[in-house]
Amino acid sequence: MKAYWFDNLPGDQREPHDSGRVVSPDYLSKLGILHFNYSSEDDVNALAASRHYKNRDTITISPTTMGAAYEEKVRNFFHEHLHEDEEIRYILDGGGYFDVRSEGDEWVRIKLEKHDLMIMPAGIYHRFTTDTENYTKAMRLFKEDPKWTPLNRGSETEENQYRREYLKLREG
Ligand code: KMT
Ligand code: NI
Repeated sequence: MKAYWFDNLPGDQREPHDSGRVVSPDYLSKLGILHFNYSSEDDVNALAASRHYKNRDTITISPTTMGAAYEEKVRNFFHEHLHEDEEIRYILDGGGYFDVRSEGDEWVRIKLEKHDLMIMPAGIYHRFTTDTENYTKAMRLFKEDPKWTPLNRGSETEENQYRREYLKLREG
């Protein structure tokens, strides 16, 4: 895992876009993001159980598994959105980037590699992209079933209850 400020320069979203300015784990935890590196799935299972996760799936994002739908999938994951529950992402193979919004609404880019695990709080705005290897195999873990849908950022998400609660937590 490596976190840095996104450079906001034009170009393929899958390029690193590294401004050279590092973001500390302390700042990530201020945003409500936690990170672990687990080489054993037993550790993932223990963490999930301790936080009362009930659901999970495994997704392989690559042209090999998705064929012609790949490029569109990659574009869709990169639309800024939030989820109404806390969610875990665990990288089983390959890698990718999660961009999360900072307090000043800037993008922080989080580079995840094999065995990186990230906990994202409910209500945080984020987006995802594969990197130039075009291969991410990830486990997605959910606390509940009904809230998996990404909610794209807009006037409605600004009023969303989980968004408001997230902002309160981040300020407090
Ligand atoms: C998300 O929440 O944006 C995703 O799950 C992206 C795909 S998982 C690597
Ligand atoms: Ni998401």
